[in-house]
Amino acid sequence: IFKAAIFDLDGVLVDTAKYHYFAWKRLADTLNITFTEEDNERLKGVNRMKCLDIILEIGGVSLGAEVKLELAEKKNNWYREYIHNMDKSGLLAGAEEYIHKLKSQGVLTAIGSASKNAKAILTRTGIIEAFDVIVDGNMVQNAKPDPEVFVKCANLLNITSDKCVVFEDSQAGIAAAKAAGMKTVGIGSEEILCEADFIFTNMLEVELPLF
Ligand code: G16
Ligand code: MG
Repeated sequence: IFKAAIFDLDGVLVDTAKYHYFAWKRLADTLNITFTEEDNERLKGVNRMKCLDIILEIGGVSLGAEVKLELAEKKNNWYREYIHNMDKSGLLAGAEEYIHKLKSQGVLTAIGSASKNAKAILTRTGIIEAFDVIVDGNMVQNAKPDPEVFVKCANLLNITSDKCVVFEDSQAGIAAAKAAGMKTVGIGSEEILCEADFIFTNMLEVELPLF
């Protein structure tokens, strides 16, 4: 019944969620804002400027647009340093095997990521060729939980939303996929991803009767 699998990138296929966290934490420290791992859940899947806004809100800090752009760039430079030496070992266990399994069954594959660094990461980890369609943070106006990124994937795949299954590790991403009218698979903890239709601890565990 389902024709396409749309994968979020950070936290589902690659282990970059921790680097985003390290970089934001480092920035929060420079601003004297206490930023915890629990706070970080709110940043997952959310675009760069919105992440900064959430951190500033946590710290009760209000800044002008220009300073905010500088801070976001600072964070991104740190983040890019962290991912610079990434290779295949940065892939999360089971991810590549699962994608190839789906492809061998004729399932279409796409990336639906909020990240502007998505293509660089896909290239470094050697999986960029595995996707029929890639939609990243450079191609959308509205951040998850807005459905735009996933709707765009379906459009480019030339199929309707009800034929798509989305794999996500974030609350914002699950909400976005649901708003797009797609089936959702949460990758991570049940506590955090309880809104998803299916939940698996990691990509190795995924066993779906959907394709
Ligand atoms: C990812 C992360 C988010 C990050 C966003 C933007 O999205 O989950 O935490 O803020 O990308 O990344 P960048 O600063 O590289 O543009 P996803 O959708 O791949 O999980
Ligand atoms: Mg993610």
